[in-house]
Amino acid sequence: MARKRIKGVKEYDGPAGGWGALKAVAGALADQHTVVEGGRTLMSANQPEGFDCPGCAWPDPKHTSSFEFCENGAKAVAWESTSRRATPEVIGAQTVTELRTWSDHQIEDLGRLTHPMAYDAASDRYLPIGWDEAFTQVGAALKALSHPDRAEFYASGRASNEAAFLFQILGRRVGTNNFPDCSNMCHEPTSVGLPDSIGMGKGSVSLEDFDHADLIFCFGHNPGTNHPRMMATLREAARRGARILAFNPLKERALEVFASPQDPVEMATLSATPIASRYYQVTIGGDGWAVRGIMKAVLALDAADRAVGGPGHLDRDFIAVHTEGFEALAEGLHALDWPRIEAGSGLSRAQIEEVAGHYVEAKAAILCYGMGLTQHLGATSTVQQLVNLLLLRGNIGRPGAGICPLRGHSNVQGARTVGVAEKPAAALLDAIETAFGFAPPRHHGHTVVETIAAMERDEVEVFIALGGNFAVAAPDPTRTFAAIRRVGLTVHIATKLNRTHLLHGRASLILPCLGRTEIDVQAGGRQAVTVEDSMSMVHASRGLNPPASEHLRSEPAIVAGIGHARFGAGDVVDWLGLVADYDRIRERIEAVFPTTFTDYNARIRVPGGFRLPVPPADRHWTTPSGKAQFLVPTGEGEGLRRGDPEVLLLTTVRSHDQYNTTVYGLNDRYRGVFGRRDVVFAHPQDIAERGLKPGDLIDLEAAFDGGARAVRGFTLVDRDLPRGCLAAYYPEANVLVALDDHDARSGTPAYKSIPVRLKAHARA
Ligand SMILES: Nc1nc2c(c(=O)[nH]1)N[C@H]1C(S)=C(S)[C@@H](COP(=O)(O)OP(=O)(O)OC[C@H]3O[C@@H](n4cnc5c(=O)[nH]c(N)nc54)[C@H](O)[C@@H]3O)O[C@H]1N2
Ligand SMILES: Nc1nc2c(c(=O)[nH]1)N[C@H]1C(S)=C(S)[C@@H](COP(=O)(O)OP(=O)(O)OC[C@H]3O[C@@H](n4cnc5c(=O)[nH]c(N)nc54)[C@H](O)[C@@H]3O)O[C@H]1N2
Ligand SMILES: [Mo]
Repeated sequence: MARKRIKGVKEYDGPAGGWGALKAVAGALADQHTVVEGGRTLMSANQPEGFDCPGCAWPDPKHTSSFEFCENGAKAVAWESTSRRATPEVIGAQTVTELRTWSDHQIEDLGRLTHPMAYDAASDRYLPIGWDEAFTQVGAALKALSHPDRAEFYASGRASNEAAFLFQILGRRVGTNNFPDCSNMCHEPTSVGLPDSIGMGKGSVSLEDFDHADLIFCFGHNPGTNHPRMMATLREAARRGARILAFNPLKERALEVFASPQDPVEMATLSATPIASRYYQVTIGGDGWAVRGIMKAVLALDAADRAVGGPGHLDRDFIAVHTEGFEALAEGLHALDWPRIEAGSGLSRAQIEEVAGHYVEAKAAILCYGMGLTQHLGATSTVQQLVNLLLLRGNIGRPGAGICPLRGHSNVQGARTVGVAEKPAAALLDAIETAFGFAPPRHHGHTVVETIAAMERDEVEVFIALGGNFAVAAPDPTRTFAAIRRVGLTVHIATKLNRTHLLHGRASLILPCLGRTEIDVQAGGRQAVTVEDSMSMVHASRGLNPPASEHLRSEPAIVAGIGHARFGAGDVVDWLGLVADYDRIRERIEAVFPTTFTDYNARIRVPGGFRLPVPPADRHWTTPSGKAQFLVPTGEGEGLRRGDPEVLLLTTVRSHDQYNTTVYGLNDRYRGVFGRRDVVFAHPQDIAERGLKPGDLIDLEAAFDGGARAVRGFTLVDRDLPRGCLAAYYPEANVLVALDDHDARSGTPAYKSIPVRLKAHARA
């Protein structure tokens, strides 16, 4: 067995979950020397009186009284409630230049930030600074802008509704819509694609729908690692006989078999529940073709059934009453030939027809998808094809049916809902103007990729980040790292030190904030914040732990502090008054969004919170024509290999031991990788054809820029994935992603279909 020889790589053949998950939690708590309350902290995650788990955006269970065990939620909590402290002494023990040579893991593992700090060029160190001085400096830089659009307001999706709302008010008060957002790198094809299809840029299902579905599609997401609490839902569905069809180039263990840590019988008997009834190893970027094939096969089954006097398999009443565009779509599908579909999807016609057969048998179907679908050229169109498939059989807006994008950060959807948007609707700007009495700018602002381009042109004077690790999450570090260094002032509101903070501008500030798990006291007393999950449920979140340092401030307080420093006490926005009591912020949110957040303050006091209006769930389509739209696919994203058989497509994935750019540890248990991340998975024949063997050291070069962008010295691991496909870890492989390779309509980088060449390692 060649595999045995590769250091740190073996086959994982147990189920996902199980005792391994419990052991991992104990390890996470011990490793971070989590404060004594660690256990209690975990037990209060997602409880009515507790805090919202920062791990993911999967909704809370209906029975909110039982603690739902989640390994990776526990790791996220442990990482935040660590007893390690990145004090000014700890950080200042070495120069920033030295710190930049550390690994991402080492940098964050210094622990929680404790003091505001400013970069000191003379000593090349971050030195402590007072809050007032820090705010004054940011206020002055915002006052001195040569144009409001020379400020950028980046947001990561952990910030609460209250913080995110104030942040976008701050940006618009400054006079810009420059809100690059982590969503630009994540579910933007959903935010851009779904409104054209169904009138709303988010999912239509609720958690209850999963109890009624008899078919669940899982396209391009890895729930055992990234949405572990979803496994309980999938397991229940599988046990009651619902079919689960997985589409993924990689065989992800949790989608195959899962042992539930909540289930004492499964744990004690080491038994497990098979999850996916069928696993389709679609080629990288081939999902749009697969879905077109399924629709074509559904139309054929429908015609065959009608030919023998049956009712057919389309929901014709639904299509007639609720939709437009069916004929154009059907015509295009008839014209497609099978060899094209097979080549594009990497699946056989027989496999695709099998899926169509299951689909027409199902009374109610839910379609879930994640980053495997959105991070490609043409992803917006692919998202719209998913909707087409559902519309064919009326699978939106009835129990057990609908579309379910798995959002990333725990409040990324909420931030969008409360107005963090670089292309704001006119109605939003009108409402802000009425509620606050200032005129927000009307022209569009920058996405993440556009922000980096503006930095390169020296057009960014102030960059403020509400969380996140902008430069490391973004594509093409060669350009991005250099670009952010050109900024006049970078300001980071953060819990932990990361590489982006070390890529300081001419001036740089780090402003340390409270995390979700911590008690937040303002002038008006102890505060709760609110968040929105993947299924439009909004609820309160209250921290329980004492703050990591007495100098920390809450995110809303920091944003307000900047606003106050810039605009003064008499401003139309009462910055300091608003943060004294977050009920006042929520009142302002309700004033701007009266129908979405009706009775906001009253309704978040009900345990479990409330659901925002989801018009498609009631078959109410807020599109211009008032109907759901079948939209024909657009071809963007085809021909990535440019006909060159040497070119392979690389996808980048998260390991089981990371949260985006935060690397907790070096294991990826379910994929059988231990103690390392410098590996690339490839098909045995693709390896052999290049005269290579598993375990060889290799280089990956971006296919079409003459080897300028490359990762070198990675180890080759043979895996069961489609021919011509490779996989490696994010963010190590980001260097291969060209800044220009992004979905034209959403701006989302093509992190999951990178054309590369695989070569034996050339020693320098
Ligand atoms: N523990 C943990 N939880 C997280 C995160 C984390 O990093 N760690 N991140 C959070 C965030 S911000 C997000 S956005 C989500 C991400 O959650 P996911 O969407 O699950 O994220 P990924 O690991 O990027 O990859 C998803 C899957 O897509 C598959 N894939 C790759 N390319 C293709 C393709 O072309 N087609 C198909 N069909 N599949 C493909 C990969 O094999 C992988 O199984 O999770 C959130 N939750
Ligand atoms: N190659 C490749 N690149 C990708 C992806 C991919 O799949 N492949 N995925 C993309 C996706 S889906 C996303 S969402 C982005 C993620 O992009 P970001 O959201 O920018 O990145 P994170 O790694 O989540 O940010 C981690 C940092 O957030 C800060 N932080 C943590 N908790 C808090 C908090 O409560 N408050 C504040 N203020 N700060 C906090 C800490 O300082 C930590 O270092 O990356 C994208 N990049
Ligand atoms: Mo994400």
